[in-house]
Amino acid sequence: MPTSADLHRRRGAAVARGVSSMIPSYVSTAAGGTMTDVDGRGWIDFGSGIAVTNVGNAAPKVVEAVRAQVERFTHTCFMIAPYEQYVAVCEQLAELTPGDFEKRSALFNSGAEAVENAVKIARHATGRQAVVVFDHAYHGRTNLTMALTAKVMPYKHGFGPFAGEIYRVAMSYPLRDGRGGADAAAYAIGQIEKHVGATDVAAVLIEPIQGEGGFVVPAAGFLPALAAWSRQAGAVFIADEIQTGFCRTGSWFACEDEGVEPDLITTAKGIAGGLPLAAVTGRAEIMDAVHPGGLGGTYGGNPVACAAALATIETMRELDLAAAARRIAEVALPRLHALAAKHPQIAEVRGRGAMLALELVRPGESGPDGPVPDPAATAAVAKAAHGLGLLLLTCGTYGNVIRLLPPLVIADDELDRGLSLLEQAFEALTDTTTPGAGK
Ligand code: PLZ
Repeated sequence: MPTSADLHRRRGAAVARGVSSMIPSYVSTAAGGTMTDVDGRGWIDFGSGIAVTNVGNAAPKVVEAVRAQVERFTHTCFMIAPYEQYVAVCEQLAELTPGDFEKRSALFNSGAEAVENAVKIARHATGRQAVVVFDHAYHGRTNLTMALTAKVMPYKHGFGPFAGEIYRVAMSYPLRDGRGGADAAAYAIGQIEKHVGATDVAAVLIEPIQGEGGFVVPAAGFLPALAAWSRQAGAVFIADEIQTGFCRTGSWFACEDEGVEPDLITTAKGIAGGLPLAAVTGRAEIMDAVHPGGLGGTYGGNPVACAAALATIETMRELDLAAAARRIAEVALPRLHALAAKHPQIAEVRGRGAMLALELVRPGESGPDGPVPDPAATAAVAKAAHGLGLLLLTCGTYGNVIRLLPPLVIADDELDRGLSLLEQAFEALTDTTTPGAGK
């Protein structure tokens, strides 16, 4: 078998530089909460392939369902010859997503595609064009979703021009705006009313807890206030639950924690245990505003991906993975708080369920956005963790957030070992003495 070094050399001559990888190790196998690389090195997985393998890698039921489906048929195109699995996934989505009302779903391949379609549907249903998004938002890498995404580097730099009629307003970010949820919502709504106009808004699109933007948890009351404003203004309230969904935050969907019932909800990632599948689910009258043939795509709701989704959902129900996510928080949070007490660079420990984060700053320093971010320290901790065999991801507009996204099926001893490695990785901070390095 080729080594990681061999593969890395081959990659350099064949794979586009724009597609980069966090670690230079190549995967051989992966399971519940672990991964093994081709060099035989073991890893603890605190990333789940960016919140995808919530049921673990190669989860037994998913493997079995995929194998059975592949043997029956691999593709017919739902727009040509439909099949039960697609319908069954839409039924599950109607049941699992918040809101006790008539719903419809449409299936796609990636999160970005789901977000694009949610915007298409909202515009069609309202006859309006403006889409409101938030500071630090991440919604994808296609042209429309780049426009919806806040962070320029690496996602948008040099890729314009971007789609129009996108308006960005302030996100509730308690560490940095110091506002309660109601105040932060009033501020954002004021921006919308002044700069967009309530009657022109087709959709308000928000991640209930921001993902790539830094695991930003809005202050309580922010989401419900925006949802209420949207309803009043006749705008479609869209929750992007692509990263937060499917038990990640300790509920099936993060909106539930604040009793918010979005008009539309986008899902992907955790939905199918690692196979590419995404969905837009929402109020029947909004979804069905679109004419027949107006939505679709060759592979959307591919039967193998749908079979994987049905097995994934069954696994989540059987193992009660929402409860597992809450248990992960119970184990991890005390240790993360202890770590924060030891390292003044950790300005905040936040998150919900198995979506947890540490935000790193330069102790005692304050800038225009509040505490001064420390991306250099963040990168140093992540690098040290990788050296120790812990797959640890970072995020944030300022690149200064360490995020924990373990598979929800992670074994107690793996979680414990992962947290110990994280604690050890923080020892690297004592070695970062160059202020501002890496900026
Ligand atoms: N909406 C909330 O988190 C994907 C992307 C990583 P796709 N996040 C990880 C990267 O660098 O590309 C995401 C998300 C939210 C939309 C998306 C987009 O989902 O399946 O990557 O298209």
